[in-house]
Amino acid sequence: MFEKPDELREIFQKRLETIAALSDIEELRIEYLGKKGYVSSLMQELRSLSPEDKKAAGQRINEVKQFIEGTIADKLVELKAKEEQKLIDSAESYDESMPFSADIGSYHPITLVRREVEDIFTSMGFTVEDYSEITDDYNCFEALNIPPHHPARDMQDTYYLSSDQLLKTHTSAAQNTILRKYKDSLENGNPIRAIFPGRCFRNEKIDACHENTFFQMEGIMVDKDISISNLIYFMKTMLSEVFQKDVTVRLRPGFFPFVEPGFELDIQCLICGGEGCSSCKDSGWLELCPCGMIHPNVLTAAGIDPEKYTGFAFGLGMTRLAMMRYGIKDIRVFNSGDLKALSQFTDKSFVRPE
Ligand code: FA5
Repeated sequence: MFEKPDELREIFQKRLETIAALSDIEELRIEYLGKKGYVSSLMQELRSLSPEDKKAAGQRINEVKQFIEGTIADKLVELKAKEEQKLIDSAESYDESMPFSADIGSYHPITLVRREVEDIFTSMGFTVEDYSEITDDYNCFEALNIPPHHPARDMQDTYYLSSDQLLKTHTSAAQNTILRKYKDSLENGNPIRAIFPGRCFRNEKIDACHENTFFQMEGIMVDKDISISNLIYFMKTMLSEVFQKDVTVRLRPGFFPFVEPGFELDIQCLICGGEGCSSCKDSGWLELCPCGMIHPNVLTAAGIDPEKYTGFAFGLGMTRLAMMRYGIKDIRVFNSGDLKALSQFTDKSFVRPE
């Protein structure tokens, strides 16, 4: 009798006991259910069995597979609930007797657009990653092929802390960490597909389309044979889903030391329809999403072999996307705390500008 499915079930149950955080679940799923996971290697062993044993063994492997899938789904729900409870417990106490009104409060437009973009990318198999606002020179610049004294640093002056740390100037600062997180899983045949939204800080001259504190969303995909066509496909899908209509975009060469080749993806200004206005600095176009093929040095810095793998990266300007999505003419509205301006986007009577 082929005992291995039962053994796998036992090993899995023991391994499950070591899972304490939501962030460990994906690793567990890949380990057991991924292309090169335990379940698929058991399936391969079926080949060596006699035709009579094969059927029964195959059935038992499927049962174990279903058991693992179900258990992982349950664990996900359990850990989500635990983490939510932890958040509630750590929150300041509040007055439970306070009258509740559904009219009080609304989501910030950045939150709304972030959730929309996250939904689009998760439906295409991307994970959503978290990364801190404080980082260091290595992650923000050096790991991205921007050595000290490189002129590209002049564009991204930021706020430095006395601890030799700094406030991140772009979400690309998380690339090295995320690539390292998934590099072993990549070797096991699972492409890296991740987005990481975050707040960025720059010493910036503020105007209608520049803030010193703004949001970006980084995206990366790494696998064998990833090309610019994959990049263009994902960009087009994201924009058509967000705007639910055709928007005019243009792709032009752009220089970023961490991609080669690099592009600037601009969107035709939806405030003026391309005529030119203060929101687009009278150009009719808004720089929205620089992107490109990840530079081999960046892959190497994360321990990934650039001869074997290629990938794309993009850095979506989420605050600007929200401007276009909701027809907000001036970027300063987002950080203004002006409830009259900010609360209208969850108002049911709000109509998206044509
Ligand atoms: C970057 O930050 C690169 N890290 C993007 C990138 C990622 C390139 C991956 C290639 C591959 P840039 O400085 O152009 O590039 O900023 C990206 C986007 O963020 C801009 O197109 C814009 O939409 C937004 N952005 C940049 N600076 C500001 C600002 N001061 N205020 C508001 N939005 C900004």
